[in-house]
Amino acid sequence: MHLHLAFVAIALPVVLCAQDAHHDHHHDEQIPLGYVKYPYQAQYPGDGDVTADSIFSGITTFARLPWVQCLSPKGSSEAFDIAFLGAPFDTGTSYRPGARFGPAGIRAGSRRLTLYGGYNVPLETNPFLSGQKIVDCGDIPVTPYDNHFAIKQIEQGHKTLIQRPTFSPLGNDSVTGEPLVPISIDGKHHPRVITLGGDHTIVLPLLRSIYSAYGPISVIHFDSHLDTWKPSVFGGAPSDQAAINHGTYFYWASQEGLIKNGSSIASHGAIRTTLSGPADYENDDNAGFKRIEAREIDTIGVDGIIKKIRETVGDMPVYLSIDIDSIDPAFAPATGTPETGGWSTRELRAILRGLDGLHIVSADIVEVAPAYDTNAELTTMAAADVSLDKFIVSESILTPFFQVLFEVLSVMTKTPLGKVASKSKAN
Ligand SMILES: [Mn+2]
Repeated sequence: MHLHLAFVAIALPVVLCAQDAHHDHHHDEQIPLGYVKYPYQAQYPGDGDVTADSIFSGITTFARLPWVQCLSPKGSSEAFDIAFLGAPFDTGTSYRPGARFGPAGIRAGSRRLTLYGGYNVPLETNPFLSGQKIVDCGDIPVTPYDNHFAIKQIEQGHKTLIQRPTFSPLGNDSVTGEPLVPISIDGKHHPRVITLGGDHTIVLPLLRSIYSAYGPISVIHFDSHLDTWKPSVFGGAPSDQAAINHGTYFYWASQEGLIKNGSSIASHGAIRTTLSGPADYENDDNAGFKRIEAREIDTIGVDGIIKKIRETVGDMPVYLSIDIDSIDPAFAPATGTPETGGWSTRELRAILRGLDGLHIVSADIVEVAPAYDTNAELTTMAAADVSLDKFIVSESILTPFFQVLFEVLSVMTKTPLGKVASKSKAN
């Protein structure tokens, strides 16, 4: 490695001179810029070749993906398969504010994701080389002054994206070769969106958007809290607007029929909050959720939790919502309402990999509030000293957020949002 870097330092000025002299002739003269294969990511040759770019350079997008201003007239015609989309809204939060900076923080934490190309070892896949077009669509414009208006903006922004045509066709079943048909209720093949929150309130408008394509949807929800609270229990007293917040949005989603209800196919994970009383669980049952308590990691383990989730959602289209507070604050302190006794980053990532093969139609990660990331500098120093393994090193404590999404992205790119036509006829 040291030898390679030395080579770059010596070779760089010479090569730049050569390029100045005659731009467009020989392939070798493209060095060093020839190594950077935008728009996807800096592409590192490895295996004996030099590393040509630094992972900390450039404009920060998620995983250094190309930035498309999807919601501006200029970007409105750009097709994609999976988009990262920020929703910087945090005026529905009950305790620590700051998740409006979540999208920016998560992007900053994600820069190393493609350092060596982005191959996911346990899932044996590289989501960035899957052939699917993955972009960073920037942020939805969200007003910080009017929650009612902001929630409409989030729904509209998300819906605009999932209702666009995809870049890639749905393709054929990898086993039988039969053509796949969409699993949506409108019969269309929709692109997927991974939303970077924002506080958890954003999931109400996101589920309204999802409903437009998939109807009532199964939900996998990782959180230390229920978020199905009745407004009378959780902050709703002052006004109708106060009744829609990051502890009640699933109550409203259930009331509006956005969640597949009555057949127990939504699933919470990592629950460990205190309650107003046992009635909160009854209310949660009524909203259609099954619960997995955080402490079950000690009894049924990661495999048992994966099994429970898979049995609950089956092969239904599913929306995945991850509250970063499902991870223990020891690993992820930068969140609005931290609860001790949570899962480790390693455990949540293993559980997410266990969702491989499920039809995840879209996803989010919420409640990342970078202002409380007070240990970041310490982690950076410790990381620099300890290891070069990308799955062990944390450049900052924000790293769990992008790593979690790396698992989600890997699972998504492995499984197309379709089923074989013969099977759909049987249903
Ligand atoms: Mn939550």
